[in-house]
Amino acid sequence: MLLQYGGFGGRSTFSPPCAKVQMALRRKGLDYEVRNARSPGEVRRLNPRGRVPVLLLDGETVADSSDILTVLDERWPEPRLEPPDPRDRLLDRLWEDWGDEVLYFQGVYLRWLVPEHYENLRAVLGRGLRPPLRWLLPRLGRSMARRRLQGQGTGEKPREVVEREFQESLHLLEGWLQDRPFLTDTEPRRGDLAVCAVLDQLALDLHPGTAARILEQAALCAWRERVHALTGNPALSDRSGP
Ligand SMILES: N[C@@H](CCC(=O)N[C@@H](CS)C(=O)NCC(=O)O)C(=O)O
Repeated sequence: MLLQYGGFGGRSTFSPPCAKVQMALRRKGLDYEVRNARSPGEVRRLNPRGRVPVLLLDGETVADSSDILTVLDERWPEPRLEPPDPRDRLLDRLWEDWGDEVLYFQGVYLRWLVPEHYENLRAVLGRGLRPPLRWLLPRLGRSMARRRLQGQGTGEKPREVVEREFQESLHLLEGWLQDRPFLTDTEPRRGDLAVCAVLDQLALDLHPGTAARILEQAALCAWRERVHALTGNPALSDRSGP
């Protein structure tokens, strides 16, 4: 069972690390059940760090998307999420960390701290909820995001700087993917899932300007399609999947 934040607006999840784990489970052809956490307290009961995703596997609790991918590779070695070549393994881990720790925070900023994007998100998150939850839930999400961004550092930067850095991230990826099928190898690895899961969320029309900048990058779009063909795209719906 996968505990995540999700189930809003017909999407499986709005959380890149949760989507990354779903992509890994689908890549391995594993059946899984998703439980959408209803409160931070529910998450904390399973993971004292208070973060999702959390995977429950035969009574064992594994938190953190990277640790979950490691456990999946140990339990179900094929297809491997980690490349066999040691140099590729290092590069793949660098991509994964960049996706999880750099691109992810650019995305959190663009989604929650850019007012017009937050308004769109607020409407989706509040849909179907009654007051005061309709009002409280998006605010809680934004204050959690703000706290995280400030602790991590991206939250200290002005909007223009984060937008420029995100654009640079896209250009770097577009250049890198010109002559490669995947980020490090001939099949999607951990880094592909981490980076793709962030971009999938940002390509949603909740943030039209950010989505347009992603969709302008031809090599990047072709790569996302190659990844999705093997993992599905949990940002689009509960149903997507290979
Ligand atoms: N590095 C962690 C990040 C997990 C994470 O930050 N999850 C967010 C949802 S996208 C969360 O649970 N946030 C709750 C909070 O910050 O209190 C991973 O890859 O699993």
